[in-house]
Amino acid sequence: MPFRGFKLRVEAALDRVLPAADSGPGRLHEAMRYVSLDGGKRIRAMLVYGAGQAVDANSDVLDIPACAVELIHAYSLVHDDLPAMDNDTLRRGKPTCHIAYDDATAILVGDGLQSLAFEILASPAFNTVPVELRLQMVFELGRAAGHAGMVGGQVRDIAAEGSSLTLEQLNALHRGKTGALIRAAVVLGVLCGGRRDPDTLNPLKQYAEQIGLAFQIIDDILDEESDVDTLGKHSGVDRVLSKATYPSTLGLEASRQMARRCHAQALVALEKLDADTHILRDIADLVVDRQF
Ligand code: GRG
Repeated sequence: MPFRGFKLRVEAALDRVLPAADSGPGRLHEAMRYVSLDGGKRIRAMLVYGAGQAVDANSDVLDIPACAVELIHAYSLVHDDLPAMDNDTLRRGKPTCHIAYDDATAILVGDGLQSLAFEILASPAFNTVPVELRLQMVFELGRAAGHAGMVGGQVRDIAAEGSSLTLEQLNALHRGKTGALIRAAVVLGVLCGGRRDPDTLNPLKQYAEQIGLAFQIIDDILDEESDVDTLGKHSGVDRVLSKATYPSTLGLEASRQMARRCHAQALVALEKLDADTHILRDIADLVVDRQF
C-alpha cells in the first residue's frame, strides 16, 4: 500500500513550494512551514494521487495539486483553531499556530497558505498541465474552499452550535465544511489526467461525496471516543462547544452504521469505472478504519 510513499512525496513537494524560513518576512514563513510540514494524515493529498493514478495521470503532475489541497486544508485548521472559532491549543501533536506564534500571525499564515495554493496551481512554472486545465483546477479549488463549500460549511457549523440539526441539515453542512475539499482533491487528480468527461468524473464525484461524509462521521466519533495522545488534538471538543455532530444526532452505533454505508456506496461508485481504482478503495478503507 503506497500511503507512506504519498505522504513522503507531498511532504517533499510542500517543502519545495513553501517559502524558506530564512527569507523575509521570516516569522511568517517559519509559521507557514510550522503548520504545513511534518504532520497530518495527508488524506486529501492521497486522494489527488489516487484519483490521478486511476486516470493514468503522470505522477509528477500530481504533486502540485496535492500541495494545493493540503495548503488550503492547513489554512483552514489554523483559522479553525483561533480563539474566534474553536479556540484550540493543540493540533497535530503540537501547539496551534496562534499559541506557538500569536493571533495576528495565525490569521496571516492562513491567508498566506490560501494564496500560495492558488499561486502554485496557476503558475506554469509549478503546474505543468495545459493552461485550460490549470484554470479549471483554480476554479474547482476556489469554489470548494469558499462560500459555497468549506467556508460556507464552517459558517453553518458555527451557527448550529447549541442547537440540534436534522440528518439532512448535518449532511448539507458537512458537504461544505469537509466534503467540498475532499471532492476537489479527487477532481484535481482527475484533471491531471486531462479527463473531464462525465463518465469518468461523475462516479469519482460520487465516491468523493461518500468518502467525505464517512470521513466526518468518523471524525465526530473519534472526538467522542478517543483521546488527546492518539489524536494529537483535544478530544471531547464537540461536546464542550455544543456542536451538532453525527453522534449527537444519530447516536454512536447508528453513526458507525452510516459510515459503513457511505464506505460501501463509495466502492459501488468506483465499480462504474473501467479503471484501476485500488488506491481509492484503500483510501476508503483508511477513512473508516482510522484511529486518529
Ligand atoms: C476564517 C476566512 C475564514 C475561513 C474559515 C476555518 C474554515 C474557514 C473552515 C474550517 C473547516 C474545517 C476546519 C474543517 C475541518 C474538517 C476536519 C475534520 C479536519 C481534520 O482533518 P484531518 O483529520 O486533519 O484530515 P490532519 O491533521 O490529519 O490533516
